[in-house]
Amino acid sequence: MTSPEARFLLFDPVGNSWPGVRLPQVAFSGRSNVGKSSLLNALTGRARLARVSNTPGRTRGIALFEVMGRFAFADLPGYGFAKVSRTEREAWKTLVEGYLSGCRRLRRVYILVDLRRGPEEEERRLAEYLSAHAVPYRWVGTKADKISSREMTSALARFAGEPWLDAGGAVIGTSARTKAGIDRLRSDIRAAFAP
Ligand SMILES: Nc1nc2c(ncn2[C@@H]2O[C@H](COP(=O)(O)OP(=O)(O)OP(=O)(O)O)[C@@H](O)[C@H]2O)c(=O)[nH]1
Ligand SMILES: [Mg+2]
Repeated sequence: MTSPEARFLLFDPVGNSWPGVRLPQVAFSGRSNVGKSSLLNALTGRARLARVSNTPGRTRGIALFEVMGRFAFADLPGYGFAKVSRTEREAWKTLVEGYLSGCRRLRRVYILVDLRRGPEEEERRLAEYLSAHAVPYRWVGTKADKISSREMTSALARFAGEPWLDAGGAVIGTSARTKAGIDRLRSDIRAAFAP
């Protein structure tokens, strides 16, 4: 897939408009600031498609983008931001779980993990939640440009023993900055939409 044609569809802060989208979808989830929006921009080759923030915890709703007129990408709101109230956390949970468990057109979820951090409790919980709801998922490492190739080996090793759904799956290391791994991720996404 070369840079696919993409356009903004909708931003849904409460969970009442995503059900109207009839396209098959893949979603991008991960802690706040992990690089979800940047990755979407890199995948679509459009620098300002999804909003990239310098303030963690800014994206408060589900953003949907139409790709090649046939699919949709969902930019899910980030988690793990310390300074949110309990009410906000509950709202996040209701919105995200409603989408993950309720979207019949969702083909796969990419769990984004900063390669410098590796998967933590929240990521494991998300993987378990997806398994329980029979939603396929894959791990994607972000910000590969921030680490050396030697550090990359140990970063990838941190995923060993994490739960997998797809046999033969592997962490896809990416960088929105250098575009490393972007083509590989595109192929993986294309496979998710294969009939
Ligand atoms: N060096 C480097 N920085 C990146 C990369 N991807 C994202 N960033 C930076 O990380 C910060 C957060 O990126 P976003 O794409 O907004 O992250 P997000 O996961 O969408 O964040 P929220 O929407 O707040 O949950 C920004 O300052 C980006 O420029 C990358 O591959 N390399
Ligand atoms: Mg974002």
